[in-house]
Amino acid sequence: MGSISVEPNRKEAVVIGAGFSGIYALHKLKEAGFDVHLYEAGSGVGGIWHWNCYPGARVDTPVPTYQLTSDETWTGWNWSQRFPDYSELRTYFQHLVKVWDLGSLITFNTRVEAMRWDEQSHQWTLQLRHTNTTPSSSEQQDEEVVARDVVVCTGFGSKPYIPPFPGLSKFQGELHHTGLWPQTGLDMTGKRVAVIGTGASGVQLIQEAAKQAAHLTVFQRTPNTALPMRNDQYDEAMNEAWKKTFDDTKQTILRTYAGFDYEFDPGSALQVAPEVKADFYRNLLKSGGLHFWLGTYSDVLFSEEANAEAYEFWRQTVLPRIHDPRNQEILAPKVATHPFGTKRISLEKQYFEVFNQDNVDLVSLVDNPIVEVTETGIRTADGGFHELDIICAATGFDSVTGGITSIDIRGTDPKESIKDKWSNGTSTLFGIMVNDFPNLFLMYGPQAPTAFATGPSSAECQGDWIAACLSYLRDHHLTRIEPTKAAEQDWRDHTLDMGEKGLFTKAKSWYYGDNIPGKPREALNYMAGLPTYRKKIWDSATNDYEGFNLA
Ligand code: N01
Repeated sequence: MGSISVEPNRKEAVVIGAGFSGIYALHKLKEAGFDVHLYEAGSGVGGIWHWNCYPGARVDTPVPTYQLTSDETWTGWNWSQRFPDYSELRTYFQHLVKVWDLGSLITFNTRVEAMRWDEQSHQWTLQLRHTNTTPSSSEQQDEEVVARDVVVCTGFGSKPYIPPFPGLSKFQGELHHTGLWPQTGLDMTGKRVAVIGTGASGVQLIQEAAKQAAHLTVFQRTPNTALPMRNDQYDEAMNEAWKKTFDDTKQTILRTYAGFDYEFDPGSALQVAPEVKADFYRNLLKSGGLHFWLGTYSDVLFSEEANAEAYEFWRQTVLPRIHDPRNQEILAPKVATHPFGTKRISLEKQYFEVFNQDNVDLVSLVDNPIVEVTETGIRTADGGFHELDIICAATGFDSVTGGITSIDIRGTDPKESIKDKWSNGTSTLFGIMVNDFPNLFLMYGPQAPTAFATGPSSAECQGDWIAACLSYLRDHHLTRIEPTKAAEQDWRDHTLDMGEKGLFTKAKSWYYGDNIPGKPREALNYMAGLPTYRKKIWDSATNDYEGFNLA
C-alpha cells in the first residue's frame, strides 16, 4: 500500500510524558481551555512508576506528601501504606486521569522522535512513532502533529544507562535494566541473578531478588548509606487522620526546601551537646524515611566535621546488622567514600541483613572490577567467575537531561539540536525554557529543583507557571515566547553557583552528570530549594515575563 499524504494533526499544545509533570500539565492546560493532547511512549500512565516495575520498586517520599494537592484528587482517595509501591502509584495515576477526565486526551505507545520549529508560523511539528502497530504497516507507525506549544515532561530518569562492560552483548541469559523492567514481570525463582549497582533501584531490587533467587551476586561500586524506611500500613483511621490535616500539610509543603512536610533543623550539629545530638539522630532514624538526611542539622551538608559525625553515627547503626567483617567494610567503610548525603540516599527494610544470607555474595567493584561478561556470566579482575541466568543492571540513567536530549529537538537554527546546544553544558532559563527553542517548555528537567524536590510539588510549581504563561500569551494575542540569551546565561551561572555550595560537589554522582562518560560535569539541578525557585519564576511572570522576549 502506498503512503497517503494526510494533513497533520493540529493541537494548540502537546505534552510529552504521562508522569506527574505531564498529567498535571495536561490537566492545567485543559482546565485553561487549550486544545491539548499528551503522547506517552509507555502503555500506561505513571511515568517512572510505569517503567520501573522491578520487584521492590516503591517511592521513598511518604504519603500524604507524595501526591498532588488539588482537592478533587485527594478527598476521595485512600492510601494503603506510607511508602506506596509502583502498582499502587499506577492506580493513583489512573485515579487522576479519571477525576480530571483526561483519558481521551492521552495517546499511549507513542514516542516523540523529533520536533522542528517553524519561525514563520510560530509552531512546532512533532514526528511521532506509534509503537504498537504491526511492523509492516509503516504508514501507521509515523505521524506528524503540529502544535504552537510543547511541554516536555520526560522526567529525570527516562533514559536508562547500561555501562559498556566488555562482552555484554555476548551474554546468553536475560539482561534487564531496572528502568525498562518487563511489564509482564520476571520470575527469578531458582535462578542465578546478578544485580549491578546499589543506587535507589539496586537497593530496592536486591532486597526482593535475595528472597527469590537461588543465588544473588551484588556488584557494588559505591556503598549506599541507606536509611530505615519504616513503611506503616494505612487503614481507614490513618486515611481520615491525614485528610483532616491535609490543608495545613499543603501549606507546609509550600514552605519547605524540597516539598516535604518536614525541614532541616536550623541548629548546628557542632554546637549541641553530644547526648542531645545522639538523641536527635536516634529520633530521626526512628521516624523512618529521609529524616536523617533532609530533617537533620542544617550544617551536616555543609561542614565536613558535622558530616563525618553523621556518617559515623549512621555507620554504627548498620554495622551490627552485617555479620561478615569484609562485608561490613564494603557496605559501611571506616572511611566514607563520599560525604554523607551527597549522593542520593535510599530507604531500606532489610538491606544490610540480605548480605548475611548464604545465597548472597557481595563484590566490591572498586577492589575487583568486572573484566568481562561472557555467554554464561561475569568475570572479575581477581579471576573469579560468576555463572548467571539473569543480569539486572541497576546502573542508573542519563539523568535529568537524557530524556530531553533523546528527542531530536531543533529550534530557530535547524542545524543545532538541543543536544548539540547542551553538549558543553546545559543552559535554560528557570529550567523551563531555552534560548533558540521558542514555545518549548520543560518540566522536571535541568536547572530546576527536580531531583531536589518531590515530583508532585515540582509538577505543581512548574505546571501552574506554564499554564499561566500560555494563558497570558493567549490573552495578549501573542504567539511566541523565548528567553533572552542574557537571562539564560544568568540563570546558568546562578544554578552552577548554587551547586558549588555545600559538600555535594565532593561526590561523584548523577547530580553532576558524573555517571555518564563524556557528560560535562555541572550542577544539573537548581539547589536553592523550591520556595526560592518558586519566588524567582513568579517574580518574572508578574513582571511581564522579565527575561523573556514575547511576540
Ligand atoms: O540509579 P543511580 P538508580 N560500573 O544512578 C552504579 C530515583 N529513584 O536507578 O554510585 C559499576 O542512583 C552506580 O555506582 P556509583 C532516585 O532519585 C527513586 O538507582 O556511580 N557500577 C550506582 O550504584 C535515584 O537517585 C526511587 O559508583 C556502576 C548505580 O549503578 C534515581 O532514581 C527508586 C556503573 C546507579 O545508581 C536513580 O536511581 C529508584 C559502572 N560503570 C530510583 N555505572 C524511589 O523513589 C553506574 N554504576 C525509591
